[in-house]
Amino acid sequence: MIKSLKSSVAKIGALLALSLLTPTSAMAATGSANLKPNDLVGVSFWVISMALVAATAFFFLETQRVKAKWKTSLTVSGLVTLVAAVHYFYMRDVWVATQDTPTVFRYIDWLITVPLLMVEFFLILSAVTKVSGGVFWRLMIGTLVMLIAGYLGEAGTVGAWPAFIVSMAGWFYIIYEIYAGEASKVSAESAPPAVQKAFNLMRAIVVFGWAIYPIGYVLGYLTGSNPKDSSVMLNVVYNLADVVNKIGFGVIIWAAAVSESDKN
Ligand SMILES: *C/C=C(C)/C=C/C=C(C)/C=C/C1=C(C)CCCC1(C)C
Repeated sequence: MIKSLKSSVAKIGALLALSLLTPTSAMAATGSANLKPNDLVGVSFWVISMALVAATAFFFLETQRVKAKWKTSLTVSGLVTLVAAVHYFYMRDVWVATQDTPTVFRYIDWLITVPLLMVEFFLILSAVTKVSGGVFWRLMIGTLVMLIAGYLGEAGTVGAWPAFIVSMAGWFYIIYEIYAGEASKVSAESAPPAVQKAFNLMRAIVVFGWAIYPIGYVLGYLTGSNPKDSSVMLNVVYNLADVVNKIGFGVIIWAAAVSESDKN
């Protein structure tokens, strides 16, 4: 009891230290421009930064409440929102100072958080049954192909169309694995109802919640319009998508973990 209380206090302390340090260095990097009340995108970056910080504290603290085999899933959910929160602090500053899309920060964030989100499929199944390492590796390969191709396309290193096609193939490979591949079979055959429900909601997020990003890419790079013209809409939409795809995704896992831990 005392031990878990102590570690909670330590975690809150670490979070506070982080939130104090990060904005300062970010502001120094961009000359600390001020957020204007009519800057919709800037305000959305701010609000979602705070939601991500709160979600991080929540997921980390809730690891105390669930059974041992669920702690890793909740810790990973907290890492996703923590990494995203720090990127959001910086993205907000880039936006406020330049009114331009912070593409590089978005992709660094995705490169860290999307593989962690993929690991969650493996972790929630591993908490309840035996899963082969192949599931983990196939999801990881699909993720890396999708993101690296997307970045090369946005950076202009390769053509926007070829990059889009390769990236889409990576995404479809992930969707195949979780709807028709080994992961889906393991869930359907061996997972208890609460975990199956989480698995089904998570894979729906991978299809519908994630679809927002390729749509943004199409609007920004393939329709011939200037990406700068659509940047307000694009950033608001990406930001809202991240609430569902990072915080919502974590909440689904938390609900399954609590329900499985409270059993018997
Ligand atoms: C938390 C951040 C998430 C879940 C980001 C997900 C990003 C994608 C699913 C991006 C996918 C893309 C394609 C499928 C094709 C065009 C290029 C991308 C990278 C935007």
